[in-house]
Amino acid sequence: MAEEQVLNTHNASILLSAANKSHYPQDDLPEVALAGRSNVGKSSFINTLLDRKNLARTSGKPGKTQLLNFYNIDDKLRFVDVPGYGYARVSKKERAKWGKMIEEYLVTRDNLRVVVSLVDLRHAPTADDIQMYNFLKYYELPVIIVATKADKVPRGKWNKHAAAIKEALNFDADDHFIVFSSETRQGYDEAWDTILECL
Ligand SMILES: Nc1nc2c(ncn2[C@@H]2O[C@H](COP(=O)(O)OP(=O)(O)O)[C@@H](O)[C@H]2O)c(=O)[nH]1
Ligand SMILES: [Mg+2]
Repeated sequence: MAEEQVLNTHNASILLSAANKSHYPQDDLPEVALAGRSNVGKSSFINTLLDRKNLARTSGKPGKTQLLNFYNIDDKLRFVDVPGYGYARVSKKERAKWGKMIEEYLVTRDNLRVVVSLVDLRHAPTADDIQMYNFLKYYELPVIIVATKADKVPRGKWNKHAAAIKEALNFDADDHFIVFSSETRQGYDEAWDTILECL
């Protein structure tokens, strides 16, 4: 579906925050989950795709968002912002709680159509990035890797950085890979086209 015709992406709002299954919305709308380590640019990605400055709060305080945040997009689909991983200052107990919450959502949620997994185009994936990707592959979830902060990498080096990330992830050619920037909106059309294709 062409998003301009079918989906009003400006008609978006936060629906609810959930800690577990009993709080999830009870309907059949398709959901797109967004995952990535803290500070990778997840909230900025959501704001960019929804043409909003501050719907998903971008913060200098990584690790603050501890719940699954469900965004309603034009009553047709939802983005689900999954709390960022790899934040050093959370306790072991918090980490375990976080893991359970995310696993419960990703493994059991029938509404889930695709996971957008964000990485930083500048750097090799972290151990957490690789673990997340392996987890998604293990559960056979369709994945879109969004390599963000592309504005910080010279355009001539994008391919080299993308290749290094794919290599480290053991990237599955059936998945999608998008070079993105919330600063320049590089990848905006491709991101929407790919997401809608996966619904
Ligand atoms: N240059 C640049 N900075 C970005 C980009 N995306 C996010 N940021 C910055 O990275 C920081 C973390 O972004 P945020 O969206 O809050 O990350 P989150 O923790 O994954 O939700 C903020 O200072 C953003 O302004 C991008 O595409 N380019
Ligand atoms: Mg965030």
